[in-house]
Amino acid sequence: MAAGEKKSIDKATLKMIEKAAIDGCETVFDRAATMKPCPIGAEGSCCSNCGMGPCRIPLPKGKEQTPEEKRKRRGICGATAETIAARNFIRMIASGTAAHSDHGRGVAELFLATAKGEAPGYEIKDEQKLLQIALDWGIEIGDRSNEEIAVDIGEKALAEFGKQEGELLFLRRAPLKRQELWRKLGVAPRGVDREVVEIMHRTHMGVDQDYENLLKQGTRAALADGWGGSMIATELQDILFGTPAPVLSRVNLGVLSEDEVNIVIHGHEPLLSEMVVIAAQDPKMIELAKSKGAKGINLAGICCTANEVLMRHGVPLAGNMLQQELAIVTGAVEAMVVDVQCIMQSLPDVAQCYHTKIITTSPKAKITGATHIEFDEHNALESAREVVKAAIENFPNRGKNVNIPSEQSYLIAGFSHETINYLLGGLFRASYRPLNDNIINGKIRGVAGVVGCNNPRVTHDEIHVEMIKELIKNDVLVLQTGCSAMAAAKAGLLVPEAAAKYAGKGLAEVCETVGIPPVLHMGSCVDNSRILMAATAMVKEGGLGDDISDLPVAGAAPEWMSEKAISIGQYFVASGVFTVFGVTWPTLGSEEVTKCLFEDSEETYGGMWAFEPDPIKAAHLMIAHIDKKRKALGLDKARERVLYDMAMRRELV
Ligand code: XCC
Ligand code: SF4
Repeated sequence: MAAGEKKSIDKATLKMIEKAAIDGCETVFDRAATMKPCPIGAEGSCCSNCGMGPCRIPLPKGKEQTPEEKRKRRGICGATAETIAARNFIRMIASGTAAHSDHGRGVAELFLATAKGEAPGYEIKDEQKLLQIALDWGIEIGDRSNEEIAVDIGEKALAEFGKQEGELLFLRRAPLKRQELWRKLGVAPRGVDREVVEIMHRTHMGVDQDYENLLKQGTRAALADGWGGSMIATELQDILFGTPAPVLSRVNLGVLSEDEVNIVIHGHEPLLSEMVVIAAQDPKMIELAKSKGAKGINLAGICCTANEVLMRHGVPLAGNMLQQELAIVTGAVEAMVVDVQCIMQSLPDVAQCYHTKIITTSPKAKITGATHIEFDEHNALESAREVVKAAIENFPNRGKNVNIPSEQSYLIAGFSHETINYLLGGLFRASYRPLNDNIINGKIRGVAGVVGCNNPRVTHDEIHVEMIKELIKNDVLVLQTGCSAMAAAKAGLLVPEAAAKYAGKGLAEVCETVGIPPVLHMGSCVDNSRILMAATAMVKEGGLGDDISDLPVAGAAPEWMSEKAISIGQYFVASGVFTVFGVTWPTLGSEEVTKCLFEDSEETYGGMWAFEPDPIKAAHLMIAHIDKKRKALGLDKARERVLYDMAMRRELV
């Protein structure tokens, strides 16, 4: 973003950026203005994989490379621009897969401990899902207790990470044609950890130096994320904490309270925060808060931990990734409790300007200057109480410079794949039939997943919101996760009323009939696995082809920044989905690698990447892809009929 350009479209964010400046407190927005991205690193042309380098081989700008120049674009070890770009790209996938999957592993460990009765406070909440997974994984049900079944599931789930041979169990959930394709191409993942390790091995100096072969391993690891680590995280969390159902809540910094103890939970893993929700409702804790002069305890979330507790408990969202420091800048946060991922190291510095306590809880994620209260899953409620108590005791230290912006919006969240099923088909004949029918009759043109992060290189939230408005205006139903969902929620797109206001006629009609918003919040980033399941359900329902790549669907992460987003994008592409990213694209330093991802992928997987920073243009790339798929399915005629039905014709004259 050039200097002087708008930092955010969100008023609360702008107000707090201003307050931070007055309070003499530096934020990510200041740092982004002074730190220019390295142009060579940005295009994937810098390698630091060994001590002979780092080697920087920028793509000559504004002219064709001569064959001689091309030959000379090599690292000291001889690695070509293609090898370097592909290695960098799949190392991003390795990191993203590792992050989602280590989260999944943590859930599996807690799940097993719960099943064995070693994690007091946790229980099996969704029996139906427990039994479903037992069926999926060939685990005996008979007259065994839920706990006995859960021990088997927990052990099988944990074994998925270290499995050396065979295939990940959840791959069998994919459409048959897709599974066969993965097998044929040799990208069906074995154990999650194995695929990540193999990327690290193959990208070491002097190993795999064929960019196509490197990208193939990237795909295998990404699939191990989406259909492995992430899906395990989502499914086992649902069993432990409940499968989300529609819930009304609020979003933005205005959810912080003037006269209560504000505790902000931030990160990704809901294991501890589930208990914080319980501890914060404990009458003893509320009493303690009152004794310190507060009216009560107010819980709010940032990033995907927020999405998790929003989906299951309706805990309000304080904001998305770029608002984490700004929540502290309000001066009203007693404690920010963090677990893992997307947590800025600057938080303790920002907190120094105020009274906020930054509490780290994971042995995997400590921050210098923060207080560490380690989460003990065998004594989780005690850990949670300790955290809540630390916040309460900090309330009297609240300073004078408190200013909570008034902005907050309502939203409805909790659209798990199962909920969509129920809402559309009814409890007794839950199905995706009505969705498929409305796609076939053209009222709904297609479905788009709009997900991912914030990135201060672009105007905060703007790219998400503009893209989503354009999509729903064109009758594309939008599914969301992550920080993107919060951007749309702040803009008022996650309420049923948004259908009449922003959606095209066909989509609005369907939304009004079913009573859903035109933009559905499906959860955190590991919950992108819910979108995979929804897409698979659409295929299995029939009438829209026999693979995900036949569906009129598309995906986007218009403000991405995380390596996790690259992994997510790659598993969507390899599952057959056209996926467009904004902001920047990390392989532009190699035309061959970029072409392989943007064009050849379509041939191989039926899905491909695109890069388009302009949200309206990107939305139209998605719509064009959706229309292409409609045409291939023979549905283009149906849509024309709907566009000019009698009622509309009358309106036209
Ligand atoms: Fe992080 Fe999940 Fe990205 Fe938001 S969307 S910035 S990854 S919190 Ni996942
Ligand atoms: Fe340079 Fe090769 Fe070492 Fe990378 S691996 S830093 S390209 S010498």
